[in-house]
Amino acid sequence: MVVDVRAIARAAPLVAPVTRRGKPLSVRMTSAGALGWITDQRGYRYGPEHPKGVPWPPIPASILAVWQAVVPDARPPESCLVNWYGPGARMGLHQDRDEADFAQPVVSISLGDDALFRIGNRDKGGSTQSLWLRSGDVVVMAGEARLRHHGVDRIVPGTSTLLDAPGRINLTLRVVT
Ligand SMILES: O=C(O)CCC(=O)C(=O)O
Ligand SMILES: [Mn+2]
Repeated sequence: MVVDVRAIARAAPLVAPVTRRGKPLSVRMTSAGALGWITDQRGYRYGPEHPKGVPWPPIPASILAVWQAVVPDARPPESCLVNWYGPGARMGLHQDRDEADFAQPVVSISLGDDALFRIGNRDKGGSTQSLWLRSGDVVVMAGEARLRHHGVDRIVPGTSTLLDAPGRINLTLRVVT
């Protein structure tokens, strides 16, 4: 799967995203599939092309197989977001809510270093729970959990030997339309 992710990043290089206000995010991103996730000063959205103007590469079979195994009744995923977390990277609490059909699950795969994942509630605020995501772990956000706030507080560099440098790859698969 890592070999396949490297091929995605060759066809559609990792982008250092910035928020609408021009603030850089610590995670670097690219995508595979019909629709990729774009974060730039025009906002957040799904789009059919990498910022350099090429279509996103197809989602590799090795990644589709995980979706098939864990959510066999769902529609096929249209988007595979590749998040690259270097040693200091994190992702703030957010909901995944830019998809049209919340009855479809979100599946995320962790590769490389351990990450401290936090999950809260559908509404903002309230208590949260933290759990470690380790290389090979798969999270399914479906049903009641589909719209819960979640994020990554930190990774622990050097906890996995899977990748040749410290860091973490997260693959997030979604049905968009
Ligand atoms: O890195 C993770 O485990 C979560 C990623 C995530 O929530 C997202 O890309 O929307
Ligand atoms: Mn998310």
